Amino acid sequence: MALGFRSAGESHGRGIFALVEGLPAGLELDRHLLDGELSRRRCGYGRGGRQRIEADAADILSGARHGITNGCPLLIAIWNRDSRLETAPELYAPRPGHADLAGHLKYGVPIRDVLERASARETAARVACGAVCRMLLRKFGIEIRSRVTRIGAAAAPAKAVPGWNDFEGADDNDVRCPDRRAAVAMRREIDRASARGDTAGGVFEVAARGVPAGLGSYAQWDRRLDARLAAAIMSIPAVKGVEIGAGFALAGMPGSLAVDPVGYSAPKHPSPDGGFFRRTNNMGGIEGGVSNGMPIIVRAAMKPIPTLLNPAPSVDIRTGRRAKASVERSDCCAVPAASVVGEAMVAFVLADAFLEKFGGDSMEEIERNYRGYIRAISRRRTGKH
Ligand code: EPS
Repeated sequence: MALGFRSAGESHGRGIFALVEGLPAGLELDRHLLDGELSRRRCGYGRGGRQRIEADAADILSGARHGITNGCPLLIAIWNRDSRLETAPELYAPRPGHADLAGHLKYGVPIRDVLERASARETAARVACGAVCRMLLRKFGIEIRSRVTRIGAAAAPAKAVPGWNDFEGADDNDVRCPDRRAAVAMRREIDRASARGDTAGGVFEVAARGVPAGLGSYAQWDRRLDARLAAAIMSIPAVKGVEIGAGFALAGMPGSLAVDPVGYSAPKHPSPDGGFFRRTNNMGGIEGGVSNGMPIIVRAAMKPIPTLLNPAPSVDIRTGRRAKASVERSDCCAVPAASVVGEAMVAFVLADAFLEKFGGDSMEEIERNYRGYIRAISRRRTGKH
């Protein structure tokens, strides 16, 4: 069964809920990891007042007993402390760049109803789901990291494709950029934007290593792993661009420099890449829509959050007359938080593709399938299938 994820809940409703379906039985749930991921999402320089109000502790309502999944739908609740949906004020001047006007026209509901669900608070559910996916993936040696490489005009030294170690230390500072000088400049960008009543966007990267060669498929368009990752990352609020590996830079490279030469070193133990590796990683770990055993690298561009303290021009939807866009409490910059959400989305897509390939109803079955496959690909070179 495919892994399914649905979220429900409003920003100021009772809570935010994650429903994860298709998980195998026998997966130990790590509460510490789950709450730790939720608190990573709350952090970050440039976040607004909401993150100080919320504790974001996960409440597992179904699908597990004694902390172990039982193969049934897993429902996780993150209760809102700032729960005031019934009394929240109505808005009449849609904020350009938000779903306000499009949602009002589409559903015929007040802007309040639109923004409550379109709010990035929903990403707490994604991070809860992603944390569970990580618990599954790490049993098979798959790890996921992220880092911020740009906020506004402040960028870390450019690299077409980062290596795994370039992500080391991202959690050591509140902009999630391991390059300390760039981190200082990024914080300054956020301060400047904040002083102007403005907001700042940026770029983040997500990497996954230990992914076995063979996830995803070229056999059908919607099974391509890169397409699935791109869709998942693009679905994060405010993300407007996605690249895999060297991405847009590949367009300007000759084929001879773009391709990643194949190498081989006989594995001592069964290995997720079968002993085959690439000398470069311009393809970001995916060729023909299939993982090739190299680290998977995804990059995303996030627009500046469109809620401006110094509001943009809009109109009053009751009169059609010019008005300043409504102002709601918001973040000045949420790129560090979005990078954590990016990890969660990558974890979900990889767990889904992993279960598609090795799926079974229990962890025991999946482990057997995984080990059998890894043994088989580690013998390929000798022609023994
Ligand atoms: C967010 C919760 C929201 C915002 C922010 C992110 O809470 P509130 O509206 O009560 O301040 O702080 O939402 C947005 C940036 C957005 O575009 O909607 C969160 O939990 O991440």
